[in-house]
Amino acid sequence: MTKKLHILISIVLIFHFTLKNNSCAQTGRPWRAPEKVVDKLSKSQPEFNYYEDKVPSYKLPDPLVRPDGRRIEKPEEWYSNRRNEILELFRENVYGRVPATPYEMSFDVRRTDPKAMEGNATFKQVHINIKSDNKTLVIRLYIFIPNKAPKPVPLFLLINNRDSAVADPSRNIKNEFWPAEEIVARGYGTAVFSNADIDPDNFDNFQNGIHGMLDRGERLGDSWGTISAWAWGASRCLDYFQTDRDVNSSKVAVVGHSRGGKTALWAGAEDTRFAMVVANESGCGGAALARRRYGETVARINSAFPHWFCSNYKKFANNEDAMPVDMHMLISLTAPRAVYITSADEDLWADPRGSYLSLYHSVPVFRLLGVGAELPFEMPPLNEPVISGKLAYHVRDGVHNLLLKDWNWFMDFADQVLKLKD
Ligand code: GTR
Repeated sequence: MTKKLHILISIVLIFHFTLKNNSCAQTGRPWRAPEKVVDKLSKSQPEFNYYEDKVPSYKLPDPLVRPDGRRIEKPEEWYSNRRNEILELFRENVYGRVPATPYEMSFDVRRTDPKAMEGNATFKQVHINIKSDNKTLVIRLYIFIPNKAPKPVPLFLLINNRDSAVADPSRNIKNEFWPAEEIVARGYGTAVFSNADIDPDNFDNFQNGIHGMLDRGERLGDSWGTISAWAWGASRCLDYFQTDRDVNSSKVAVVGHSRGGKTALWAGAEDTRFAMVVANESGCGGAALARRRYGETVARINSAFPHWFCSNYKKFANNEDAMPVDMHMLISLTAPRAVYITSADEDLWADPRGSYLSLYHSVPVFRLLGVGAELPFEMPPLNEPVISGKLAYHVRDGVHNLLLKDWNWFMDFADQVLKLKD
């Protein structure tokens, strides 16, 4: 009798622990900043905050409340008023306004190779020529179209803010930053351009690049900065895709890492033709909530990179609560299209928690516009993407970078949101 009871108790216990362990393995714990990294960064950069409990309390502006206090209740009100109001606030206070200077644009398909990537892809090299006032600027666009996939294909457009070799169109040098072979193997087209073709990434008082061509007269507080110029360049690539029969221009995802991630968000806000925005570790001036003042701050980004934003943005250095927007409102400008925000475990400079919260606080706008999305307040565990409706987020292990692991998750998400039938 006692022996039988023992056996029974053992079976119950084994069953109980197996279940418990399984459930732990499946759900994991919500991500938290690794203590070791927090301590290390706090020591090496004591002027920046990396402690969650030292984040100041703040109140976010509500994307669904108009300046007169009225609440937006219907999608039509968002589309006819509120969206534009928020877009204007970002133009005025953060990224600046694209000048109205006229220009001419032409596309020159310089080279086509139908047997690229060992016959798996067709390669195209396109020059986008922008002309104004006897000056010409060339955006070099490199495209791979999967040969086996049905045309037109959905496509990932990468804003390349790294050394041009990482996006080597000859594919002699391969880099996870742009894993073109892997993207093609999954049935997507992919294209890349260098942000420097549009505007070199250095402060020269806006003399070079597209600024040197289109800017007229004195610079104003809301004159466009370099991020706005790069985002404008991404839209010119989309103009080209609209002429290319191999590309489904209504299914283009714009992807950027870090400063490129900030650019991707702004490109998606300014240009609703982008079907999906991927902002990888975009941080301050990208997805991260400015009011949290965690890691990089508005003061620091403006002093280190005075050319990225419009000069009005400088008013919010150490004065974040005065901003009429915060970055959840930038993400809400993507709605009801798809958006993927990411962070990396050791990249606390870009504030993973603040980036996730930004996405979280944009959810009411997506829901108003009919996107069934729900995100938990707690973050997903490390290396476990959370996808809800048209929203996705992950924290990858490791440092600040764009890797194949990130891309694979972007493509899993795109399989759900871009590969749907028109
Ligand atoms: C850093 C900058 C970040 C981020 C990064 C990058 O130095 O502080 O905002 O943009 O550069 O682009 O890699």
